[in-house]
Amino acid sequence: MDLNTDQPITERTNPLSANIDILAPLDIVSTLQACDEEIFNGWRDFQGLFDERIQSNLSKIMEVAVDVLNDADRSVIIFSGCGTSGRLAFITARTFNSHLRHLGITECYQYIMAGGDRALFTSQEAVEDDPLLGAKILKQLSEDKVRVLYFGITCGLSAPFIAGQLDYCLKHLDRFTPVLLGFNPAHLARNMPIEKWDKTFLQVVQRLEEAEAKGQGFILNPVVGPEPITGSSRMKSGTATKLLLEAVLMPAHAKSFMHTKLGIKDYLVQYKQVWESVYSQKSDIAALLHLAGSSLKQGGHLYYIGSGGLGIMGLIDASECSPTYGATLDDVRGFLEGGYQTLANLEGDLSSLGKHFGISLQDFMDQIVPNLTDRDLVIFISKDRPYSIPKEVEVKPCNKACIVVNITKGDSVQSVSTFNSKVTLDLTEVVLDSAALDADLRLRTIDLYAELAVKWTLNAVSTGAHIMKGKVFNNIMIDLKPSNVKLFHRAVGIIQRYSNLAVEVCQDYLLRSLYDTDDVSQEIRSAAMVDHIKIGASKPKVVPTALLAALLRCTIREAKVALDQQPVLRQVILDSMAGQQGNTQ
Ligand code: F1P
Repeated sequence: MDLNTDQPITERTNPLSANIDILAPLDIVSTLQACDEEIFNGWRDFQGLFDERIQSNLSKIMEVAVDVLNDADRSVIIFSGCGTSGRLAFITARTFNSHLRHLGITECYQYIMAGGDRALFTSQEAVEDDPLLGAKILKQLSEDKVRVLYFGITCGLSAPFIAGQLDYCLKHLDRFTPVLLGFNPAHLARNMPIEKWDKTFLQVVQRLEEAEAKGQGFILNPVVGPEPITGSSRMKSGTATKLLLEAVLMPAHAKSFMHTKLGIKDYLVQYKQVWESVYSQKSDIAALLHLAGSSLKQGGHLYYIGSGGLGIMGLIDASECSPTYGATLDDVRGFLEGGYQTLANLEGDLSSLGKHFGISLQDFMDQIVPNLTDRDLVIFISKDRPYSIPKEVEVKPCNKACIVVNITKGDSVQSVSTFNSKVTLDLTEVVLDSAALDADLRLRTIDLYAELAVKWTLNAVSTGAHIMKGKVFNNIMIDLKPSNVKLFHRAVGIIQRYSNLAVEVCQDYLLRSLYDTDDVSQEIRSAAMVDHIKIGASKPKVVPTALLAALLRCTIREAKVALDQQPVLRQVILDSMAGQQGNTQ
């Protein structure tokens, strides 16, 4: 039960998932279903997506988008974000540029991914804390444009990188229409000082509220309830980000280029049908989750293979496992047919950066296939027909699974390959108002629904698999990487929650673990946050070590030894909490 009403909703624990760590796979999926339902039905007194102000803002933003699209040569629509928000910014720009290309219209969508394209697959979360860098990149990207529709995405209304960009927009309202997209009420925007800056996020939001009153900017912040895994904004918030951007831009494209009206609300209702279709398959999803969890538990790996947008959803899901669950970059990986050519990212082929930047099927064949074992699971993702497993993989002892999204009515195609697990997501009954759309836009819309269906499925699988691996305690990710200011404070909060020690003491335990010492010097204490975070981004098990040391009041070395003996973190914590109670009896 959350008593702290000052806490941002995106950082609160969701009572629906309080015991998700001890549930069986099918119950895990049912819990995720219930949490996701809050996206559409709202949370407590909040109306969620269908809130009147949100609906009205969506329509107004759609009209601005139409104006910009009608002057595409001289204008730009920019999506910007950090972590998952940046990855969704990327895929949205990619989707809508592709439609413009098809129509022969100047591609006027741009994305800003904090940390650059390498952050599309590996977390570069420290950049999130730099408002000046954010503003500088936005300035460069928009300098020669007469009109800019800017979407700053930060689920927690907290990323300084986005605050810097919003501030820049607010200083240039003659050219910019800023939209802040996130999932907390405005007054719960982060009000902490930002290093080397003179404003807090909340202060920027307050100026944006004034702009909104004059129709010069918008805050798109439906409350969709806390995440099923506390603070894991890749889940509900990521889903809501994707569907809100699409629900504005699909109707904007329909109006600008087809001269037809597509209701934003109808669009959102259709997403709810997609949600229903996905979870109607929860037994199969649970079976896949179980297979994935068994692989990770035995030290095996999880690989996603797919093409187009569905393959990209795999890349995105895989990229999030490291910061969220302290997974290694090898634990969960995504591969995309056509690699960087299909991805069409700004910086092009990044494979020279290292093996984790190899994303093509060829990379999978060269790097992974020769070493596949019976502990690994390969999940093939495709539309309408099951993926044909390459012969080289077919003969390997690994588990093979497929996710098939049916979007075309007709006889379903039987698989010639043998899969250990199969999930079929049927979207053929999701009713589109096809009269309002031409064939191309209709297909693109269905593709977007398919992407979301795959996102829901993969989120369930990778979340459930890490739960099975013991990386979640109650509904809290206990092995997150404290790799930016938000995550540093979240880590302190986790230590405090279970140890009941004062915040300062918990912060000290975190510093002890970060710096491998039992004696936090004044120098460490007064170091810049950026130094702490640099270590937090690369060092394994920082939070579990700190938490255990705090619970057992033991040295960092002792905590590490205990963790080495029992890698299932939730078990270590349970044991140490039981020990603590024993001591006080
Ligand atoms: C951005 C973000 C998340 C990531 C992690 C760190 O959050 O990078 O995507 O999963 O929580 O922060 P936000 O700015 O969208 O709230």
